[in-house]
Amino acid sequence: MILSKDVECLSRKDMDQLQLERLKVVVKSAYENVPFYKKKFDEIGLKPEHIVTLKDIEKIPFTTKDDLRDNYPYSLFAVPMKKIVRLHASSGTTGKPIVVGYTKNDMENWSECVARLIVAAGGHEEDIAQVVFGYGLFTGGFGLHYGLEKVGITVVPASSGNSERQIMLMQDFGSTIIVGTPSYALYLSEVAAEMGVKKGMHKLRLGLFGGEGHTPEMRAEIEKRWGILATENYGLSEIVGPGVSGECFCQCGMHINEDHFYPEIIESTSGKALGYDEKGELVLTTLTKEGIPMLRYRTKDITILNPEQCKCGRTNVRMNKVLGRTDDMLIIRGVNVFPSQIESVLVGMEHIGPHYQIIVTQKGYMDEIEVLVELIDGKILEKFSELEKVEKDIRHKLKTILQIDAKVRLVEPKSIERSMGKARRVIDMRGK
Ligand code: DLL
Repeated sequence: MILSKDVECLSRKDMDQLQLERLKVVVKSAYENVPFYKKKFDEIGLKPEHIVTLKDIEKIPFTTKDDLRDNYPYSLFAVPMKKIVRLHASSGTTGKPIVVGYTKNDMENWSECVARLIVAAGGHEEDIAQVVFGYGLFTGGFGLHYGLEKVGITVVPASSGNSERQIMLMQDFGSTIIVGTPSYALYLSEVAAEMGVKKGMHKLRLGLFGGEGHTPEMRAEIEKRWGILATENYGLSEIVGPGVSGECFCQCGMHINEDHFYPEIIESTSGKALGYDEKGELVLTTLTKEGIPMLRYRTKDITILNPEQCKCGRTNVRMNKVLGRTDDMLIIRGVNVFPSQIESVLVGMEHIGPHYQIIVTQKGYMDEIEVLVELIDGKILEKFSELEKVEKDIRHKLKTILQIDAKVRLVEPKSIERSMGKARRVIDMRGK
């Protein structure tokens, strides 16, 4: 089913037209109501009326996370505070969070965007969805919650944590959909196994996962463990939270809600615009947001845009799985390494579980990388020859994919920290 066929299946020409009309409005509003944008435009002599075609968007300077931090908490808001009905925030690694505000219309559009991706994945009125994202300033819990309600799905706002209770609720309430991060879904599958809850003993059939990346291998593992179809969705607080894009049941890329968010791909270092099918940093412009319009926001997420019509009938541009972030790309002895590449090697290998951690250190001027990998059966730790064989095998596979030598350390089952939100895969000790 398609929730809003009129926009999700629009011809390219009509979508371009709609985007252009909306772009002009949002640029004008940002220029007139947000001193930050006015200053940036004035510095380069740009006026809202210079935006005549969609391509003209490239004249607008980028906005970055630092701009949000510098304008903490409310200086980027384009409407008076009395029009704001909701605040969310995203915690950065250091210092103050970034704050975003939504008007009533923004809330309506947000729910619509999330509802679309839920329907695209196969969710419907008869479902019962257990939301295991955290509720609070993080956009995951509330974002999905409102979208689910809009579809008419029964929502179980379990929030994250209390994992044994999650499994009990899932069985007693008959949850058919699980909504959370893929790493928490994986952890919950272990908890379920420990409690003796097997596939036929719950009703889950669908997963809506997002907030962090996971490789196709990890997806297959989660699908196998739960016996569900696992779909993925993407978003970020600065733009709206979840609801920027989501996969349909075909699982072949995330459909961008293009009537609300205008996507571009740029070369991260030069800022140069790239075309469809070229890998680069995703840049997003909000086309309808009133509370805090974002013009050309640099997401730091690396992906590829695909304009082909999907098998499901939707015509909107899809984005591939996020390959990594420009800031989580590790440069190890000059070679670019993404944690997702390591994950794709490890998950599904014999004897080892899907939990891992990457530790980066520095010896002199040399970067070293060590991958901690959990064994499924701790008994191997006692058999040196077998241990050595598994280790060698992983090392060899990593070398083939990464082109560098990584150390591998096999560790006891369940010794790597489990995540109930976004997993922390990389521990970078360089310079510490
Ligand atoms: O994670 C919003 C969200 C919540 C999206 C729930 C989907 C589901 P932030 O906490 O601001 O917002 O983090 C945004 O998370 O820039 C990506 O790097 C990463 N991210 C989110 N979804 C995906 C995904 C929410 N499907 C940052 N694949 C983004 C890879 C993702 N990375």
